This record gives sequence, structure tokens and C-alpha cells, in this order.
Amino acid sequence: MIDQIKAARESALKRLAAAATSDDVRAVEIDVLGKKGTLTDLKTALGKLSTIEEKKQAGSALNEASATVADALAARLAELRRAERAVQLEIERVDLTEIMRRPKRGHAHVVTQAWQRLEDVFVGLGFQVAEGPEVETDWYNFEALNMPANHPARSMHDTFYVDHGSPGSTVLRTHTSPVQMRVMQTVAPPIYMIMPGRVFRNETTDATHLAVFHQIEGLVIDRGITLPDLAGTIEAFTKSFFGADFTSRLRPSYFPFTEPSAEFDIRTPSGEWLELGGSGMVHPNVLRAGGLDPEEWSGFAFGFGIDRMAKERHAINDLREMYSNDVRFLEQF
Ligand code: FA5
Repeated sequence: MIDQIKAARESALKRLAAAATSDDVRAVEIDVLGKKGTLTDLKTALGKLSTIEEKKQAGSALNEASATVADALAARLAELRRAERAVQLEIERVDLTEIMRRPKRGHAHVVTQAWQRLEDVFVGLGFQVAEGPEVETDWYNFEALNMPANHPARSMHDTFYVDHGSPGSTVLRTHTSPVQMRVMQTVAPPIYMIMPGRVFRNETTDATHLAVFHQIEGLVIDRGITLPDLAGTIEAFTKSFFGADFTSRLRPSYFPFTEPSAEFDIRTPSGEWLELGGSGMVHPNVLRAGGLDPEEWSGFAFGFGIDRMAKERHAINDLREMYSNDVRFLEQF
């Protein structure tokens, strides 16, 4: 009996030492200390021993073996659990430094940057910002701007028509000037507004022409506004946008919605003149279309190309490059 107890004890300890998982340890527990375990069976067999002395010796050996195996079981289980937990932790590990390493961020497009800077400069001069729809009616885009049907100036705007309403009644706006009209209809003067936005012309693209580009419109309506107010505003804008070493000039021109009309140019520090946009005193017909009395109110308007300004500011050769979506190009600005 004593030998059997020793053998069961040794075999249990050996198996425990070799156990690779906590499930292995539990299997040993069942095989040795469980209901039908080897040591449990031996305990049942105690009663069959003939002498008290034998029973006593075997009993105490059994108790010692059971306690030793139970201790070894507990120790091995704790050890394996620790190892299993370590493996689990490694699997579930989250590297916080990986979260901290932010992906590379992009930045605003070179035209968006110019647009935002233009807004900043004009807001600094006391202007407010308004926007209008990109899909316009013929009335807002042409008619209300003193360009009735068959007016020759319409041919300067190669127009994209939208298949909506009666034929020719809906267009992709060819300039931001229709927003002037929308502002006059909704805001009581005095008006000091800029209206930036995207415009569309059915043009063949080249280095200085796009079919989809951006303009910024300006509109001032107040009492007693005259041409020198326009010239002064353009000059103040030129200096604050391009720098103190730039100046501007107005050059006579023609737009149906202004009278008199002028193109305005800026002079770079190297003495070169660059055309920026159109401007003029708001035509009385336009004031009337906007619901304003030309006897009471007068004003000026201007409109220039944002893409071309970005081009000049960064000495970009070709407008089309700005929309080629080549990151190597865009990263420079
Ligand atoms: C106009 O569009 C007038 N609405 C401007 C205006 C507003 C005059 C208020 C008077 C009063 P124009 O067609 O010249 O005018 O265009 C104005 C500017 O838009 C040009 O000077 C140029 O900078 C830019 N532009 C015109 N066409 C293109 C194009 N295809 N691609 C890029 N920029 C263009």
C-alpha cells in the first residue's frame, strides 16, 4: 500500500511538472484527487488493511501525499496562469506611441489659401462676406446685369447651360456678379460686401484660362460713392494683399453692368504691370434691377480671378497645374 501511495504521488508530481497548460493541471487533479482518482481509490482501500498499525501508517502517508499533490497542483496552476496571462497581455498590447504618431496631414489648396487671404484682407478693410448659388438663372447672370438677350457682351461669356426650366433659362454662373444682384435684393444699403465663389465658362483651357475657376466680387453701395473711392479701395487692397511695394491703376474698359468701367492692374516691384480684374461704378440699370434708387444710392463693383492671383503670387507658370492633383506640385505651397 505504501509503495502504491508513493508511486501515485510521484507520478502526479511528474505529470504536474510536465503540465503545459492549466487544463493539463486540472486533468491531473481529476486523475489523482478526483472521485475516482488514484489517491481517492487508495483511501477507500484503507479499510481493507488488516492491522490498526498498517492503517495508521498508510493513512498518514496518504494524507501527506494528498497534501503534497494539492500544494503542487496549486503552485503549478498559479505558475501557468501567470504565463498564460502574459501571453494574453502581449496579444492584446496596444502601443500608445503608435496612436501618438499622427498620419501626415494635408493642407489647404493653393487657391483656397488665396481665397482665405483675400477674405482676411477685405474683412480687415471692413467688408462682409456673402455667397450665392453656382447654378443661376439667365436673369441674375445676364439680364439683371444690363445684358439683355442678344447683347453682344454675352458672347464674351461662353456659357454652360443647365437642362432645367425653359431652354436657356438656367446657367452655370459665368461670373460672381449675379451675387451683387442677390445682395442688393436682400440687404439694405449701405453695403460693403465681397462675394467669392466658383464660376464656369465653356472655354478651351490654356496656361491662363480654366473652364472652372474662382472669382471674388466686391460691391459697395452707399450715399455719395464716387470713382476715387473705387481707386482708393483697390489701392488699399493691393498694398495689403501683395505688399507695400506694389501699386495699382485703373484702365478704361467696358462692362455692361458698370459705367464708367475699368480694368485694374497692379505693378510689381520689378515694374511689370499685371491685369487682375474688372471694375466700375454700378450702372443705374443694375441699381434699379436690384430695387435701389440711383438718385439716392451709388456704388462701385469689382471682380477678379482668384486662381490668377494665386498664380501671380507664387509665380506658377500654368493655371492647369494647380488642378492636376499632383501632390509633389501642391506640396510646395
Ligand atoms: C468679369 O467676369 C466681370 N464680372 C468682372 C467685373 C465685376 C467687372 C464687377 C466689373 C464689375 P472678366 O470676364 O474680365 O470679368 O473676368 C474677371 C477676371 O476673372 C479676369 O480678370 C481673370 O482674372 C479671371 N478670369 C476670367 N476668365 C478666366 C478663365 N477662363 N480662367 C481663369 N481666370 C479667368
